[in-house]
Amino acid sequence: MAPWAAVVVWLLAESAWCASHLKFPSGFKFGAATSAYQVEGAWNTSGKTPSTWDTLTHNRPQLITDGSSGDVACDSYHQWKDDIQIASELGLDFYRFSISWPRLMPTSFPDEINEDGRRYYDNLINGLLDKGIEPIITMYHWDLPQRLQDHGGWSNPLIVEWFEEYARVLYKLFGDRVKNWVTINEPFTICTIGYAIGAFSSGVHDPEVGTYLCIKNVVMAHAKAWRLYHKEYRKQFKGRVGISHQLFYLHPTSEEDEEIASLAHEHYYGLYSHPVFSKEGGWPPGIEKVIEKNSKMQGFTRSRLPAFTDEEKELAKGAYDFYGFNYYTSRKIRRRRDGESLGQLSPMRNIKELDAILEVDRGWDRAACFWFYVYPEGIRKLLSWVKNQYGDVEIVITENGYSTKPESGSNDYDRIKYYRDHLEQVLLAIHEDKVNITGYTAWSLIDNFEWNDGYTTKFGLYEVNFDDPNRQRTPRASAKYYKNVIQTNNIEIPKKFSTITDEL
Ligand code: PNW
Repeated sequence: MAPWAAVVVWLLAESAWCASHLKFPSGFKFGAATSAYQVEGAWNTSGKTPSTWDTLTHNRPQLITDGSSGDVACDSYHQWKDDIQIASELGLDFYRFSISWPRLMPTSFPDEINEDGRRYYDNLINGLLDKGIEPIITMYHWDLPQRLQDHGGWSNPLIVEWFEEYARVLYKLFGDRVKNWVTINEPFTICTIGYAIGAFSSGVHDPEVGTYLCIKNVVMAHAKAWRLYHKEYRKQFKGRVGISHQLFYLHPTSEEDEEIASLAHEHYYGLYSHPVFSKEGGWPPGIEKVIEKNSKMQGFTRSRLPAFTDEEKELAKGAYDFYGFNYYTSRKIRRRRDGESLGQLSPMRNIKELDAILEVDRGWDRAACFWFYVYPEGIRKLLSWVKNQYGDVEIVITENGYSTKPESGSNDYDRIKYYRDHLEQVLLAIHEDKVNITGYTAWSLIDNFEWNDGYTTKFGLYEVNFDDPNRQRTPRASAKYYKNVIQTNNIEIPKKFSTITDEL
């Protein structure tokens, strides 16, 4: 080949995978997120009653790496002005945060609204709007009122009505100013991970039955909250309601594993999304058959996956305005080999229902959390998966981010690289795969209580000093990078960020 031809081939190849020339379309929005239990603190003041996370961290501290809790966390309940200031400094279009159900409704029910709680959220919403930042509210980010957990929580079908009543209160109180709502954050983490590890939120361990009760109730609770908005509030408030799903890409280990990979996506994400986002509604047929067959073989008289009535199916189908998409990590998947054991059961290591093993690729770098391996292509593949499954639905990336160890401080070049590489894949999904993505959210605005990791892993664009009574927030290098992306619509890492210097 002539040298000039080699250059042309190289340039073509380069442009296919390198997105540095690509831009986010006009109107694309950038934000950052947090959640109530992870940042607010003030766990038992100003009329708040306990949530499942208060109970879990207080009664079973051994489940949290450093035995800590969100009792004070970032003290955002008092330091909310700092959070708004930071969001504004970054130039965010929106800030996604969640409401603590037991703070706003201490009895869990609408018979009592806690005025202190209401004032806190009013201040936060109004303060953001004053700075031109749109508030996006997550109604439920895992801190269930303990009282409702005592009545079965997400495994009791009555939660569908409890949640609808909660949603009504939120629309009434804040709907005049809040135009984008996420009903439930990461049902997969609540139901599949939660009921499998039993060390999360509900504290209940029952992967075989509990998981599927939870899934059906989460789907129906979301659907009811969506329908309520569209029946009673949309005309007046003109807002939108979606749900945020966590997905990690399950990469087939070999060609033979493609079928199991596709069933596994149905199991992990389709059970949650298909009833709402697919044209036909109901459970995804492939995995529905597998669970029914397994249940019969085990001696159950009916499937462990509860059926939908026709009415429920219709209610859930189409109950969305956008698909909230959270991505962090991926796994490789393969069938279990003869004579091989599945190993310790865990949703990040195996899928018992499918007799499948999940592994990580040796080439993937590891972030600070035990479950977190870096595979940027996974985000693009999953964005396409959503499009292939559910058509041209609008996707808002409602979380993506990277964890570091506390020692790494504010020179977080790894995090910058993670953001750059994932934003590149998002650009490729938009431009090459024509996926309809309208927003991107960094997790997280500030370091916070990272669930079972406590304060041992950090996700913040801003570092929080947890020894300081005021919980001072300081920008990391990644905050400056993200600000630059928002300002310039360019994902490349400016030279001054590409080596660790004092300047950061
Ligand atoms: C999400 N996984 O949780 C949550 O929405 C956040 O509250 C949390 O702080 C953040 O991601 C980082 O963990 C996840 O096992 C929990 O793949 C588990 C996984 C991913 C996300």
